[in-house]
Amino acid sequence: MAFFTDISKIEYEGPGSKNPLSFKHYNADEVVEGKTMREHLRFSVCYWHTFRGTGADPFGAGTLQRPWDDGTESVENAINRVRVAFEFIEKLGAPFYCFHDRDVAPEGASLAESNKNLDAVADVMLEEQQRSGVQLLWGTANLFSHPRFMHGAATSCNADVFAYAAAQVKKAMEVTHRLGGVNYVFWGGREGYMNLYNTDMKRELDHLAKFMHMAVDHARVIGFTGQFLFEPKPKEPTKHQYDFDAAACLNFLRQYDLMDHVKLNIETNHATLAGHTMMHELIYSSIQGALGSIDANTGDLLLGWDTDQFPTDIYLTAQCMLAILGQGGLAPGGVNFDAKVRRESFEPVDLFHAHIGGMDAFARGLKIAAAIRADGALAEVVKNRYRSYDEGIGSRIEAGDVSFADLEGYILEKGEAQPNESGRQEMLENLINQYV
Ligand code: XLS
Ligand code: NI
Ligand code: NI
Repeated sequence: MAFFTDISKIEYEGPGSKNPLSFKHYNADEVVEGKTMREHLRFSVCYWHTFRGTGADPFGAGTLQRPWDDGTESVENAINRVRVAFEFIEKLGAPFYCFHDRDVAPEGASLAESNKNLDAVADVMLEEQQRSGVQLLWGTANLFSHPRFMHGAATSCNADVFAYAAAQVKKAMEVTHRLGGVNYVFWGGREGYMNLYNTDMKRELDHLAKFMHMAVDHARVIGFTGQFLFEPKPKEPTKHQYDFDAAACLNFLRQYDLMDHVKLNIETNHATLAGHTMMHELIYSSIQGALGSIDANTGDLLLGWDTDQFPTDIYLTAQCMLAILGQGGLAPGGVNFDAKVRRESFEPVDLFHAHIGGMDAFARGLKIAAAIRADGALAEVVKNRYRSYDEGIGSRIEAGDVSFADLEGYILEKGEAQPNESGRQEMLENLINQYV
């Protein structure tokens, strides 16, 4: 049975189209820098916001109309929702989706019952994947909604909660593996603290590392070869999340010898909450070989929380794609819309508008970034800016064959270090505007 009967498959109609239910820029088969847009962008629909979001906020109840949902926490309702979700993803033409265990199937009265519910729903997810060709980008476990996780999961002060979380992740990994998932994500949930007076930070971080090593070990046991991803977020729900930003995550992964197993899933709104731009977080991870995937959304800079809006800003998407093309792509990662429609956008069709806008914004970003790269002027300025390291004293510094004493001698003889290059910021901003 179809639910979106009045909406047909979303097609590329080009920039001139006036049809809001069409792509103006995302043309899946169009080749850019030697790959199709589908291959570059690897779009993914997220199950939690798009199929479990209600529009509730701290001041009011849900507003979103989801006529297919009977409002119960039954397995039957969950299965029905899977059918609707796949119809949506297929009509949209997104190649991937991702989920948390508790988004797709109801939590039972015991772990055994929760696992049974998840298996029953996963059977239908697999069937729908095979029918539609939609694939799983990543799975993850919800280790933050249930009251047992009030102090966190792997960083809880309660060892039984650690054990519960481990059991839950074990199952979520197995289901992800069964569904052919190509990544598995850890987002800290409540892995952080509200107050340092009651917190043993060293012990909590040690426990989180133990937890992630156990996940790596379990992947080996079950033959899961997908990429593990750690998702930075500075705050919310805790005052301070341990996965604060890319730098904190990478320091943690290095300290605990996890760099070979885990990359980062960078989310725009989390970057800005941490006081960074998305481009900063992407480049910072990328230069360390750790940029694995992105949660594509945007925040509202006038609001200080994670508003998870759909991305429509072309500068933002062009910057993302400059960083992504710069490292030769994201695969096996992708561009996951960890984003939700506003509670005022309460009709089902708004889900289409939101995703179409995000996909078109990224397609434009891709084309703009590719044009900037083809032009070469930006790269040339950067290369030229550092040319003093390409020869003479600079190349000796980079090669590591001079000491402080050598450099002192060099400058005593030379006299002054003259500025060699204008930053050209305004010229470069103008250059980017030529392509946007
Ligand atoms: C929440 C996170 C979450 C992760 C998956 O802020 O973005 O949605 O992506 O657990
Ligand atoms: Ni996210
Ligand atoms: Ni977010």
